[in-house]
Amino acid sequence: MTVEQLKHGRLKKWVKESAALMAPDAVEVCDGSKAEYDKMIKLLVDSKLGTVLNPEKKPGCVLFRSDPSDVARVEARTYIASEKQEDAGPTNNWCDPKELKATMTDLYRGSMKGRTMYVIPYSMGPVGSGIAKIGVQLTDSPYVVANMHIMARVGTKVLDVLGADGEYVPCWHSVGKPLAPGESDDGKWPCAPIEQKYISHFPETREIWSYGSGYGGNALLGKKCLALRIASVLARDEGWLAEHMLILKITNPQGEVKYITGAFPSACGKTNLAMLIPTLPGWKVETVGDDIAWMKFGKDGRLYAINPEAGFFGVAPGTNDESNHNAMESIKKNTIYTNVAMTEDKDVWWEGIGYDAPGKLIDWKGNEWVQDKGNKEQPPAAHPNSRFTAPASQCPAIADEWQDPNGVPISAFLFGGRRPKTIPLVNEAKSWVHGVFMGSIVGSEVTAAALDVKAGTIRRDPFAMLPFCGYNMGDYFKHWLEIGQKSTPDKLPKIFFVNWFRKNEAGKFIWPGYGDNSRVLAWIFDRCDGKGGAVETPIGTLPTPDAIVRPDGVSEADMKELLKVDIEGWKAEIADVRENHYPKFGDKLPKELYGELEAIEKRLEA
Ligand code: GTP
Ligand code: SPV
Ligand code: MN
Repeated sequence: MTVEQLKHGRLKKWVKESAALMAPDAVEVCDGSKAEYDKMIKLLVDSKLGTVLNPEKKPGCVLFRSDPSDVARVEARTYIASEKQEDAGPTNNWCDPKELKATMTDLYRGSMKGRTMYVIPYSMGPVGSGIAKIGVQLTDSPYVVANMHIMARVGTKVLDVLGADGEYVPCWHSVGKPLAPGESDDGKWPCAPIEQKYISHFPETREIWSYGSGYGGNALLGKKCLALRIASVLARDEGWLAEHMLILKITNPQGEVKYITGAFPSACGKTNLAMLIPTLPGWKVETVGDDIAWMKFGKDGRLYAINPEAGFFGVAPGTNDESNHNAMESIKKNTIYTNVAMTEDKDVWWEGIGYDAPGKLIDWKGNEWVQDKGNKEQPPAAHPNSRFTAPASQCPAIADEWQDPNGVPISAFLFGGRRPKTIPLVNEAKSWVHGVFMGSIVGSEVTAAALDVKAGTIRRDPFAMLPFCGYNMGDYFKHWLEIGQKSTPDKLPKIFFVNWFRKNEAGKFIWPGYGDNSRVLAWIFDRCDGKGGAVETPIGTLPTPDAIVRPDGVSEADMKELLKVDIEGWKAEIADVRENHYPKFGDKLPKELYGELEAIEKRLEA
C-alpha cells in the first residue's frame, strides 16, 4: 500500500512530513501479511544480516547477530521528556522536550537515505477491542517490521479500525545508519554509536522517538515504550494499571481456576513462571502473557487483565526442556533468534540449553567458538541477553482466553526479584497498603537485560517498573494506593512477595525453582480462598513449615531457611529503604508508605 492510499488525513500528512525529514528512498505501508513478513526476511538475508536456519530442525526460523553496542535496552539513553522535570521524577532521565526534539530532529534529518521507510500500523491488545491502543511506527528496519509482525497485531486490519480520524500514538524509529548510493549493510548490523542512541518518550503529547538502536525494547516500540511507558501515563490519568507483569491461569486438582499476575524485573523469571509445568500432581498452569499486563476494573469491582502483546520476546540462555518445556516448544518454528550461537548444521545453541555444544559453533559475534568446559573464563557463545521472538499462539500452554478483550479476573499479584539472602521464599502482604509498600521496595540483582547497568549488584526496582514507568515513581506509588481505594479487599487481588533465588553459603540455589514454583503457587491459590497454613510475622504472613509441599532435594532445614524471618537482615533492608531509597522521592513519597516503614521497624524491634 502507498502513502497516497491512506484514508486517515492526519496520518498521511504526518508520514509525508516524516519522510521529507528522514529522506528514505521509498515509503511502504505495511499490510501485515505473511508475504510481507517473508519479503522482510528475504531482504535481511540478502543483505547478510539474517541467516535462515536448517529447515529440518528449525523451519521458518532466522538468526540475527546484532552489533555489540546494540544487544539490550540502554537505560542511560532512555528519556521521559515531560514538560516539567518533576513529572519524570528521580528515577528517569529527563530532558526538556523542545531541546530533545531539536537534537533528535537533527539526527533524523536524512537518516533513512538509501533505505525504505516502513509504516507499521499496530494494535496493542486485540484489534478493535475497547482496551486496545493503536500505534503507528515509522521505521527503516525490516528486522523491526518482522519482529513487530510477531509481537503485535499489525497491518491493514489496524488501519481499518483507525478509520479516517482515529487516535494513534505516533512512533519514529530509525537505526541511524543512512546508506550511501550503492552501499548495502553487507552483514554489518546497522545502528548508531551509544552516545547517539535515544529512546525518547513525550508523555503529554503521547509520542515516541527512537534513534540509533535496532534491538528489542529500544526498537519494537509497541512493547516497553507504548505498552508500559506511555500506557502507564494513560493508566494514571484513567484509573487503571499498565504493569511489567506476566499473567497466568492456574487450575487446582478440583478444577477451580484462578488468574495470577507477577512483576519481576527483566530476566528474573516472568516467562518461566507464565509457562510453568507444575511438579505438583493435579495442578495445571496456562499462559495468558509473559511480560506486560494491562488491568482495568470490571463492573463487579475486580481487576481484569489483558496481555497487550501477541508474541514472546524471551531470554534464550537458561531456557531448556527441563526449565521451560513450553518455551522450547514455542520456538521450534517461525521464530526469530537474535544473538544466540549457531551450530554447524545451522541449529541454535546457548548456555543452559541442556546439552553440550555440538562441535564448532559460530558465537553471537560471528566468530568460531568451541566449548572449553575446563575454562571458566571462556566468554559465552550466546549473548546473556540473546532472545527469541515467537508467536504466542505457538505456545502449547497458551490459555484459550489469552485474547479475550474482556481480560481475566486477577486473584493475586506477585512481586519479586533475585535476592540471594534475607527475602523469604514467599510472604503475603497484610493489606493492600502493606503490599504496595513491599512492591515499592523490590530489590534485585541486576541482569544482562540492560546494557549500561552493572550485572550482579542489587538495585531497587520498584514493582519491576524502574526502567518502564513513564512518570514520577512517587506519583506511581500514589496511583497504586488509589487503585486500592477503588474497590474492597475481598475483590482486590491479594499481594505476595516471592523469591526463587535464595542461595546457600556455597552459592548454590536453595530452591529448585521453575516447575517446583507451582508448590508456592498452590499455597498462594489457597490463601486467596482464606485457606493454607499461615503464620503472622513482623514482615508479613508466611507459610507454616509444612504448608508448602517440599520438592526433592529440599530438606526440612532448607525449608526452614527459606521461610525464616531474618530479623537482622530485614533491619538492614529497611534501614537502606529509609536512608537511601525513599528519600529519592522527596515529598512525592506517599505518607502511607512511611507509615508502613515505621510499622515494620516497630515490629522488627518488638
Ligand atoms: P524479561 O523478558 O527481561 O522481562 O524477563 P523475564 O522476567 O521474562 O525473564 P525469564 O523468565 O526469561 O528469566 C530469565 C532467567 O531467569 C533465565 O536465566 C532463567 O533460567 C532464570 N529463571 C527463571 N525462573 C527461575 C527460577 O525459578 N529459579 C532460578 N534459579 N532461575 C530462574
Ligand atoms: C525487558 O528487558 O524487560 C524485556 C526485554 O522484556 S526488552 O523488550 O528488550 O525490554
Ligand atoms: Mn520485560
